[in-house]
Amino acid sequence: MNHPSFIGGASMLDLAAIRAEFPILTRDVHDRPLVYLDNAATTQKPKVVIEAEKHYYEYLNSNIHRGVHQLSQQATDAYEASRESVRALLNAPRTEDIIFTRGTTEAINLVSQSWGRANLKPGDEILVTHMEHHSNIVPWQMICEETGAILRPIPIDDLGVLDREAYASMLSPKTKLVGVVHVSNALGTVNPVKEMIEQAHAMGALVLVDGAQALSHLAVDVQALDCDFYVFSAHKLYGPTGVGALYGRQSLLEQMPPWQGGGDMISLVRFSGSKWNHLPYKFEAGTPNIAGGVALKAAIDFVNAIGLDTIAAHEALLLDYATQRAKAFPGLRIIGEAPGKVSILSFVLEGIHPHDIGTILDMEGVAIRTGHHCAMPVMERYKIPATARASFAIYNTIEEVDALFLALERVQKMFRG
Ligand code: C6P
Repeated sequence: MNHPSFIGGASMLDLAAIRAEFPILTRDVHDRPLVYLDNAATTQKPKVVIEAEKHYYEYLNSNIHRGVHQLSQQATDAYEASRESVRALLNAPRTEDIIFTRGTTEAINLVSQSWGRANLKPGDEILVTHMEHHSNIVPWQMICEETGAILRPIPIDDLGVLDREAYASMLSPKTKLVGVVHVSNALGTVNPVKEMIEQAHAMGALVLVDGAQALSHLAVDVQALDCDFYVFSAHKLYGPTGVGALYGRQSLLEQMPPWQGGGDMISLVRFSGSKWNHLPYKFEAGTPNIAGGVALKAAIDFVNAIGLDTIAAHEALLLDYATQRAKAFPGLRIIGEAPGKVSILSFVLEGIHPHDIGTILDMEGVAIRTGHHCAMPVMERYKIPATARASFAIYNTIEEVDALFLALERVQKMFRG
């Protein structure tokens, strides 16, 4: 097996400099240096993001879109500059079509509650893939129950690849919306969303793409994809928790009713009736996570400064090496081997529960996630209760992959003697 740090395959990245941007990476866990391989759950935050939040509270804190005083105007400017960063990141046509939310989950609930309630009727169909996160299943189940629409899963094969033939055959004039995860959090599969959108549109259906796991690894262009809705969370993109966004096609957002009522989403309130604000504010009721929104721009700037191509190349190197080691590891079965998958190594070890693996690894300082990863249907598909999942980010090193496998050897020894 080739060790990338010996074959010159390691990218030209100055990894030490990148790691120095992440204060948390210097801490110990159980007296061992932290090896953080739970990036699909949330990435760590660089100093620029932490500083942006701190700067906001130290110099700008005030409510946005409301005050005439300078602080409020500057806070509003900073928040709206972040909206423009998100627009540029997604190559959306207009900043007005970027709705800030608490994250991916809230963005999908917004679409299902607003668009779904207004447009679905009994017998209509929503298709979602069998590899969706619960956040792109449950909101649709809820709205189907309310409207009489039907939710149908598109099957996947043993490698974790979507069954394109089944998808084509399931699409029909009854299909009103397709929900598809861009990158699966449980398998790492990258779905062919552009082709899927073309097929759905040909049948008159809309498409919502769950980009929660995609944006930190892939360049996304919502105009090139021609998608109707694209959603993501900042915290998986080196940004803060509690903030994310929905991109929606203008013509759809204009027609959709607000889903929450309150401040900022109105232009006029009378007891005889209220009028809604224009986009994007129609969907942004109440005081948002302003500091988080502002710091999201710093996260996007951070990613852009390194470059998504560089990030993707480095992560591919880590994943390749980890996969080679996994394949050579006795009793280890990889869950999810779709060609071209990104950044995620999900696996089971024969006879050892993933939670035991996670607990022992933690004692070695290695943080991975174990469980169903909020993708229970994926576990059901593979007839397993859970997996152990290592997920990689720009600051991870080949040595950390080695630390993962050294810790897994300890697990083997403890269980098998
Ligand atoms: N996945 C994971 O460990 P929120 O919680 O709203 O930021 O993101 C939800 C979500 C939606 N879609 C996908 C594909 C996701 O991966 C996630 C979050 C985390 O895999 C936590 S369960």
